[in-house]
Amino acid sequence: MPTDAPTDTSQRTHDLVIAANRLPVDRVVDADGTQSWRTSPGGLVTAMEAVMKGREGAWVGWAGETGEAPAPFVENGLHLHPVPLSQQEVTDYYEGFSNDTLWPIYHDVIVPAGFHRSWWQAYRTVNERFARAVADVAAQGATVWIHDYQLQLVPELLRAMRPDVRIGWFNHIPFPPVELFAQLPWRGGILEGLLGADYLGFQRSADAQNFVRACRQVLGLTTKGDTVTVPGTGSRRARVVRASAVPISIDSAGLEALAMTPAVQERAAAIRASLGSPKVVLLGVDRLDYTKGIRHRLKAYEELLAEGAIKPPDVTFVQVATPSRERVAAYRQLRTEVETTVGRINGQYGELGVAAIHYLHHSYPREEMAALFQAADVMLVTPLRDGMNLVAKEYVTCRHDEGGALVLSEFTGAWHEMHQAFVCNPHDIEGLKQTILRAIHTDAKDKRRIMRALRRRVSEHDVQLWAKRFLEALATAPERPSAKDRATS
Ligand code: ADQ
Repeated sequence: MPTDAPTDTSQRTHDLVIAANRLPVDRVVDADGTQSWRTSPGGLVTAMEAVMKGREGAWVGWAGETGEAPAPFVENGLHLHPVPLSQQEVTDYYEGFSNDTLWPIYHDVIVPAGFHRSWWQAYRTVNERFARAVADVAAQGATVWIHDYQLQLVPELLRAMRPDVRIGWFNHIPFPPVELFAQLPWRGGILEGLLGADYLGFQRSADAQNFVRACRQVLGLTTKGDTVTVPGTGSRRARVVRASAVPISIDSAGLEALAMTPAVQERAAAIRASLGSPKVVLLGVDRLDYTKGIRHRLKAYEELLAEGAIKPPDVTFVQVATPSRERVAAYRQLRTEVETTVGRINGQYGELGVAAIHYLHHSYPREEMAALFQAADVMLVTPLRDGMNLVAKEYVTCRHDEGGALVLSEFTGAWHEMHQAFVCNPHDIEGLKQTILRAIHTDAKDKRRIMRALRRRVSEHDVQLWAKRFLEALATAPERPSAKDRATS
């Protein structure tokens, strides 16, 4: 069988194929037992809907249930191709290698990474399955857009199967400095996997530079600016791979329209009233992840309470912590620590009917999130490391009244675009406390000026622009080294 032809010719093929660990749908079961799929809301789906309009693109990913995968289906105009994962693969490839090896290494080793050869083996096996699934649905010369750290081997595996397709990969999380990346026993294999792409997109130029440097230092390849030259082998020609920054964003027009609806505005007022109409509402919204700096935020808040710098019921703090990766030990431990701290703070500083912290361990619909953002005077975004952080962009987008203040960690990708925010280093608890107080007490007129600038930045750089820029960079990425590069490599 020729390697460049789809293996299942009965299947129709697509000019644009997205591959991500998860399909953008969840199975819902009604009260009467009827099952259907619901598109999961989110920026990626919105961005992809925009680029797929009129192109009938396909999306390859896991449907979220172990065992046999459902047959391909169409939902909301998207052609979805489920990839099966066994329970053991979810444990080893997803919870293990992706979230307990790569995630800590790519986030400054905030917790130690686990290294297990069986996890790496499962990661390879699953990446091969994804590559095969993409090869099967990609039309001749198709554009393939692969997402994130779970699928770093897919570019090269796919290139070997389908040299005719154009391959791009986008990293939603940071790419670590080579000193940390080099800890990975499989560092060479990962870089080689990524170098199968024509174009690699990162959140920040520092991430792209880290990748290029790793190629030079770990693989000894020739690099120049934002490009890496991959030498030819056997029948394969030498290629040039480009790596640069294309920061992700949100569907700002869609979210702003939602935030402006009377229902959301009424709900925002109702939230404030239910909190006892405090003068200042502080808000944190995060997946319950150790990268998000929730413990540091709580420590700063507790010290401000202890010092009497802020006092409930005038000031209150709402922390929304979405359940996340609860089968990974570091996440279970974080949850215990956060919940113990919240209990201690409320026990010490709360009164009957007056909580010092409102802690919500749930997922909410978009409308409720928009109302929460509008109800918050100060948004606390304090990650120790974060690829981008969409919450920061969502918050300013929901503040169409130009009210509110954003405290933003300098270790987020978002900070590189949102310099006007109240910047903080979450490791510096004293500094974080002062920044929170400044965000509370700065003159309303100055805060409005800051908010206006932040809002302009996000509305002019939305998720549709991100997708357009990524696809343009992929379409124009160099294929072969120039004569000059060949002479120097
Ligand atoms: P995440 O680490 O998940 O994403 P983030 O960018 O903040 O982080 O996105 C979280 C999303 O979940 C936001 O849209 C937020 O509104 C939503 N959310 C959070 N809590 C919620 C809740 N309780 N209910 C409902 N929705 C909730 C990864 C990277 C980031 C990068 C994104 C996109 O880690 O750095 O910004 O991908 O590339």
